[in-house]
Amino acid sequence: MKPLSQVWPDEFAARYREKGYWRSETFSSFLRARAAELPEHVAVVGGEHRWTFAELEARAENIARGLLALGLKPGDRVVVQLPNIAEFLAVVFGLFRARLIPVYALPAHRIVEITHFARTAEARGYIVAASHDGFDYRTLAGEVQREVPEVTHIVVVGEGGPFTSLDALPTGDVDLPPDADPSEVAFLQISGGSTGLSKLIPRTHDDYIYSFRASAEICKLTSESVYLAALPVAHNFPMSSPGVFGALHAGSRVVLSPSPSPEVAFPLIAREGVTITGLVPPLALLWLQAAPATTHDLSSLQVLQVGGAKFLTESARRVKPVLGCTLQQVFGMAEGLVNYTRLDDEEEIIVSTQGRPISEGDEVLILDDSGHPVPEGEAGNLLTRGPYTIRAYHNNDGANARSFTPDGFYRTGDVVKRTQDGYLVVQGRATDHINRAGEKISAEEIEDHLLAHPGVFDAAVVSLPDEFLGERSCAFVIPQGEKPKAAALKAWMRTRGLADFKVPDQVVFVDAFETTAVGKVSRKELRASLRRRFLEAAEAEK
Ligand code: AMP
Ligand code: DBH
Repeated sequence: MKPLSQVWPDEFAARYREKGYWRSETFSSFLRARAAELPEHVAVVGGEHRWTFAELEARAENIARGLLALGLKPGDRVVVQLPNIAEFLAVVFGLFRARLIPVYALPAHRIVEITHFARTAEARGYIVAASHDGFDYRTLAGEVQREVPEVTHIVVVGEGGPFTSLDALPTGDVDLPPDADPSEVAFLQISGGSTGLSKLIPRTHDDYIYSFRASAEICKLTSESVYLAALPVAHNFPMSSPGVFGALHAGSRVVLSPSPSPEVAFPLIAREGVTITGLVPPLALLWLQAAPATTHDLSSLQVLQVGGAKFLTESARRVKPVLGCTLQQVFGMAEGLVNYTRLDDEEEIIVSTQGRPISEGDEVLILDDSGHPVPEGEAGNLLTRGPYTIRAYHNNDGANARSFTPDGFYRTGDVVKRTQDGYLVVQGRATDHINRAGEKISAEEIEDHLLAHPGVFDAAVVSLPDEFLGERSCAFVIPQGEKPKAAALKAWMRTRGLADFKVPDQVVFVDAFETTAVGKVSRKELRASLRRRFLEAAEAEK
């Protein structure tokens, strides 16, 4: 098994400790501390469950013992694919307690993504919900096990069918291992996959706990706060910015919403007195539309965070008047760096920037394409390094060579400007992915799938501006033989075992792709020129 590591050079690690960013806490040690300080405080509300900190810790311990009794060994990686249910937290704290390594998959992921995670992480376990949103994950688990037989242990939250149910884990007399070393990798997070398949992001206890502890401070969370996880909780934003972990670290209550829709989330806000939640821009627009007519009392909500994709200033301006709460823009990435507007910032900063970094330890460079700093206030490529930004992906030399500079800066792929006060304004990006309502889709990955269709000679996938999604995906396809229908091509993509959000929103057939006199243009230039010509043609038709 490839060892997991995330290593900062010694002088950096020493400085991050000395500055008090890294405090040698682990997931298990902080939960134990909260359970001791606030044993009766309700920590987690999800579905029918209301668990106190003491109950959450006890459940995590039982799960830890059960998973080890089942045959998993400390250090084994376990793909976790659970929706927003209370068990998500019991399971991941259980994994941490057993020194097992969660690999976080989203509920939308399907066979292609899960087998990729399982193979790349060399996972031995896979934990799913029986079903969610009309999809049976036990069927998927069976397929995963057939394709990756090394995944020997499947555990199901709910009715297990052919697999072990979480409630029926063995209760053998197993010793739990000592706590992890805080500089060890605690879990693998998933990158949005800007080029090709998602990369695995090893995060340590030290670095990740710093990011959400500091985030909880920025968001002024206390034991009186109530955080609503509306987005899928495996995503880095609701997980850590400050997310469910930041909330629990601060002794706040976490409420898990099975769906981010106003119909489901609004009654929960009213019932639980939710004080803070986070959304992607399209959902924020839906909430703004639904709030004026709702009969549910939303007055407990103090902060609405919006991030994952650019929230336009004109929409941002409506948050305070319509919802009566403070907007916080959040610009982050699973690789590390997270920026926030601060709660007491002037309204103009809140509505027109994507915030500033969490930490004084965050180093930010804004460089032109030849690697020189741009003049202050101008747009350039964002690079960053700091106490919670990774130095390497797991087992991916190619991506590591592309994504990190020799002195350890992460190339985010984002193009930003910095204001005089140090706030970042996202202008766009240098990489060819589609940010569809906060879900990042790699153009390359989708092109590869399209090329497998017999009626496709060549394909280029680009993002187009979309009023609701922010960006939608459009596949330009050169057909061969019998030209497929756009709807048929999309339907075929749905059978490929990919997350549904990756199916192109639009398919446009073209006769040929432009080449220059010198020969082939790069895929990047090709995508840019297809996008430009399509938008010009659409404009001309208006
Ligand atoms: P991921 O790789 O899935 O973790 O996605 C991180 C990327 O999402 C960032 O590098 C940005 O491109 C994008 N992103 C996140 N938050 C924002 C935001 N508030 N505004 C614009 N882009 C964002
Ligand atoms: O989009 C993201 O990945 C993201 C957005 C906001 C993120 O990882 C985060 C905050 O931590």
